[in-house]
Amino acid sequence: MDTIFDSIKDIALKIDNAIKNSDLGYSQSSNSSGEDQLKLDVQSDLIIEQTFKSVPSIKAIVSEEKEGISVLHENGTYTVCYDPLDGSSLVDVDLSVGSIFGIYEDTLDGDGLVASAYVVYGPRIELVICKRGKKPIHYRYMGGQFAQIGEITLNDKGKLNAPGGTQQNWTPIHKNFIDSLFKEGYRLRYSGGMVPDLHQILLKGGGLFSYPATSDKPNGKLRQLFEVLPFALVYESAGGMAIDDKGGSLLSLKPSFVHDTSPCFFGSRYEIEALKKAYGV
Ligand code: AFP
Repeated sequence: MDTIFDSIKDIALKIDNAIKNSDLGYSQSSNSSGEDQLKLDVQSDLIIEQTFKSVPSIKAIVSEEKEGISVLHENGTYTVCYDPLDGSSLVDVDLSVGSIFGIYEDTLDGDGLVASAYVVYGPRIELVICKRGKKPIHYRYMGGQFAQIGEITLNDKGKLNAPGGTQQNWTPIHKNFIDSLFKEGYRLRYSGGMVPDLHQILLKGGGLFSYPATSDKPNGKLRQLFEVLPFALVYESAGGMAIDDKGGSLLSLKPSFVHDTSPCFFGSRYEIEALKKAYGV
């Protein structure tokens, strides 16, 4: 497994270089969800695939940018599901973006998720690695290497509120709940990139990130295998909670197909318990 994390460090440097130096235009193609692909999305996807090809423990890969499962090494152990460049629509305005990796063994669901990692491309390159049963570890690239900063632990209650989705499409229950957090003094922190938004909540002690079911996206927007499950493992391992809108742990999710989505809520214990009460779940 450590070979996979070493290759993710390598990938992080290559994608960071591509973000800083490559063409920001659109490619001729769209991804499996019908979204137009930036050349950078395609390039990042290629960087990851090429790098993982030399890691024998990786049996297969599933990319947010592609349709199905690609087998790399028949005798490998893990399937890595990844979003090569999440939030790529923010690159042209120079906001932070990220890569997300879920490492699965046996089954592509919450039970099969054995580790996850994400990279933040911001003013610095940051990396968080989380092995199941252990605290997430935070690294920062400095002096030519990824230096370990420390373990991540969420406080029981935070101050930040990151509410995703278009407000006019929220349910009244969700809108009332988000308003109630602001009335309690929570501060709005939402860039539109889930990697930096969730990373900020983790490092600033806590709060809530939500992407609910909306009238236009009844099953939420964020994809289970590449976005929701990897971050659910990080939040739960940091002492927080990660649930869907029925109150169940996101780690119990069993995607029906590789690009399946789910409403999702990640946060400290206080905010998630308050959300459960508001939703009556
Ligand atoms: P893009 O990759 O299309 O920029 O989408 C980013 C994202 O998947 C996730 O990173 C954000 O949290 C979420 O979408 C933002 O969606 P809303 O703009 O609907 O809140």
